[in-house]
Amino acid sequence: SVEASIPENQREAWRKHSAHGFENKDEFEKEAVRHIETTLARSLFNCDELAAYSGTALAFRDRLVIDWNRTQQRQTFADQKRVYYLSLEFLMGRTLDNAMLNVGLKDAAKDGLTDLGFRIEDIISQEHDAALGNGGLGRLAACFLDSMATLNYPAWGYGLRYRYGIFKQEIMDGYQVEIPDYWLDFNPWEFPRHDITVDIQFYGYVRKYQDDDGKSHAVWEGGEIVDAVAYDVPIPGYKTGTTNNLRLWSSKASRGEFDFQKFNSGEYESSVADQQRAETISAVLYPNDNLERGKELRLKQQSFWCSASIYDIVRRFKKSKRSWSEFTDQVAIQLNDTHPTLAIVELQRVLVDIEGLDWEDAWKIVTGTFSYTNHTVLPEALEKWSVPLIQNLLPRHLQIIYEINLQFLQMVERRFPQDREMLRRVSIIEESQPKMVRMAYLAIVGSHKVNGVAELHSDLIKTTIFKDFVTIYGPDKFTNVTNGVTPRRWLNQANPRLSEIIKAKLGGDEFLSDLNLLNQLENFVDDKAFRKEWAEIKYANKVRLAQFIMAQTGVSVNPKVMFDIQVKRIHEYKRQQLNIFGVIHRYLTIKNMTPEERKTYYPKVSIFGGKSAPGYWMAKNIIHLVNSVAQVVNNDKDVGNLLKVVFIEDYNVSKAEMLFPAADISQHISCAGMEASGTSQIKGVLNAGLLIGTCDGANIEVAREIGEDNIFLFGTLAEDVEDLRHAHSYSQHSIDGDLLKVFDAINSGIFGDRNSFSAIVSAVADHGDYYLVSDDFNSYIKTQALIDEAYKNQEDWITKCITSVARMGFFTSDRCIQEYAESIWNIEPLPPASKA
Ligand code: T68
Repeated sequence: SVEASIPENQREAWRKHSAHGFENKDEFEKEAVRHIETTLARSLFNCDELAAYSGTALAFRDRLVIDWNRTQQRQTFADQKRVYYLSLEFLMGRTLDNAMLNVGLKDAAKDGLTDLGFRIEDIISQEHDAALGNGGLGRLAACFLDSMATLNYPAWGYGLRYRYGIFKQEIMDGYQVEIPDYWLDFNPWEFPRHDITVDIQFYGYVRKYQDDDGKSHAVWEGGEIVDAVAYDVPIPGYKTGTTNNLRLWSSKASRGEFDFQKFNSGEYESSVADQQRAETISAVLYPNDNLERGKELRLKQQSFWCSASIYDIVRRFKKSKRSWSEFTDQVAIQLNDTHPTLAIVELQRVLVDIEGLDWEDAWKIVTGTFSYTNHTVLPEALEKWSVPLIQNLLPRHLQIIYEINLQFLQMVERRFPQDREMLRRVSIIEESQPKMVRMAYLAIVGSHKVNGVAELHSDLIKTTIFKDFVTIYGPDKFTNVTNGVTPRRWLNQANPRLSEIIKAKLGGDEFLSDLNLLNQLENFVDDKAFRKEWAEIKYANKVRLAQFIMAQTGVSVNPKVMFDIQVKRIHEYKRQQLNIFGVIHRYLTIKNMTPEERKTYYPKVSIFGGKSAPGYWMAKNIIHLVNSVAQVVNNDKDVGNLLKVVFIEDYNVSKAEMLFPAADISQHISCAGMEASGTSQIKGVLNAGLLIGTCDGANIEVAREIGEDNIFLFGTLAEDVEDLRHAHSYSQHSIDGDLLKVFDAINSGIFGDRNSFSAIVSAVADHGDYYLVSDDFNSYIKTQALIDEAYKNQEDWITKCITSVARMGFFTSDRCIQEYAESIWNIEPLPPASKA
């Protein structure tokens, strides 16, 4: 064994001094103080909250590292199949609280911090969010990492270490302003691995030659080299020693390439410029969600990260000295959307050009290794790269893409000999000017499984954008894995008090690892004391949010009235415009009432939050409208406390953890068929809020699980969307009278800036209303009225909330990971060795 190769006396010395990390409150204090005094060079007399956070984080980091080393060693020795989750985004949020929970020492830290003079909540909130993602796609990747570790799967994440995450949003005069998010000043959760550096090649040319046996070869030569440096982040599982690895690549000028000649001869500036150009690759996250703009730097990011990750995976495989035919028994690679599709091409290149495998043998390995998750049907989000761009940056990859396409089209032609139209439609190369590579098609052809992220979405991709591929490959290649979220963060961490009373009722916290156990809560729906506490917790969470709103915006909101929230990226398909039209309608209704009537009307706080892509003018305009309506409504004496409108600045993961526990109702009102899944509706219900939603994405499955009586569904069905759009385009489509009044109010200028706001109106009234706002407005308003009425009956409302939470077990990301592991990756868990 490996152990036996080390002399006994050395082993003994290492064992004797091996690090353990703290196990209780006293040891925590000792470790935290040691880090504050030595690692941070602070003392009792100058330890502010940030220093206390840093010391606490470093103490927990030591604990994680011990489990992490042990897990990595065990996984290396066991050498069983691993999954690699490739995602250009990991929206992790804060780490300390999660580390405390997963390691099981949060109480020790809480008491220890009290001894040292701090409140644990204040310390936790010092941490800067790690925001290496845009929205749902990036957060899903983060939930999946948590679940993979918790379920003891040997799994690594691979991503990019952006120096700037998603921008910080400030609202100035009602407009979104973007501030760079430099987040690396103090990041105790990453470990630079300067010894793990991969040379990444760009540009250059392909040289072809024949060897002595007449076999032809291709070599990619010339161009430039950039270094990829690994930064590792430990990912602890809940109540298990398993601590997996997230490897993020950072770009750096290559040691070989950085021009010392220039530097020495005094051309500092141009030599430093070369260096900066290399570092630009991993400098910044592209801030678009559901949009691809085809920029060269983005392609560079993708190919840099794919090449480094494939190199790393192949190197690890080769260490085991197995034959290539065993590759798919050892390696599964999941593509989070098409962003990592070049990894398919890169693995084929490595196997054929470098390892010398035959094309067919290599291709069998490649398709057996990869699987692809689709997250959207929006045409503007489906990635396409121009052929000239790829030709220039990755000349050998382009040849391989053409060869993959040729083989694929020949196969299709054999199977469907008469169908030239089919060949044109499914070709990986779109014959446009310039030609484009359709990345989703490449991902399908190079994978053995393709999945959507909710039932409706998985059905839709099979009947629309990927229909031909179902004909070609048969239906079994296409599957569904409905999204979920980790209950550790989205129940325990976000809502500790709710988690606490559930634990008390269920007699333990096993529900955090087996979320179906929540169903036992149904036994307590009539338990008076339990219901009372339940209501008190929601109220306390609303008080906390009200204080935050006061501090951030100066608006006073009453925590006794209904909190209605819509927080997510701002996008026309998500229809924040429908929400704000509804708010304006409510405002006009109140204005038209007599003071007597107002006394019996339903008070409400309407809360918005979310970022717009910096170049998305319409979305920014919607943010401006929300803020302008807020200005008017919140200062109107006629309205008083009946209606308040709030826009929460800089929505991110840690704000979400505060917002969902405070929501009475949350809105998930996308145009049917356009939200692949959505995940925030899950966070809303799990935190004891009800939903208003369309029949879209995972809303449909939430309704099925919790019961139609417990959700407010409205609006057009996906199957009717096309017809309605068509109708808009030829007939003057009639717009609901209430909506026209809203438009009149906006166009009258009472909210200011009538010129730009009129574009929001025009999109509906004059430009085809692509998102069917006018079709759904009436049922939306009626459903809001039902909600107002339902909220008056607090007893029924609480029953609905408890029942809904009890039935949310299906939506844990643990279930997702189990499905991926069993039906797509074919991997087994590797639990930690029991401590002897
Ligand atoms: C989201 N997609 C889906 N994309 O919109 C959402 N896109 O319905 C789903 O629940 C979620 O994925 C998880 O499956 C995104 O978040 C992006 O952020 C994105 C980023 C870059 C390019 C394209």
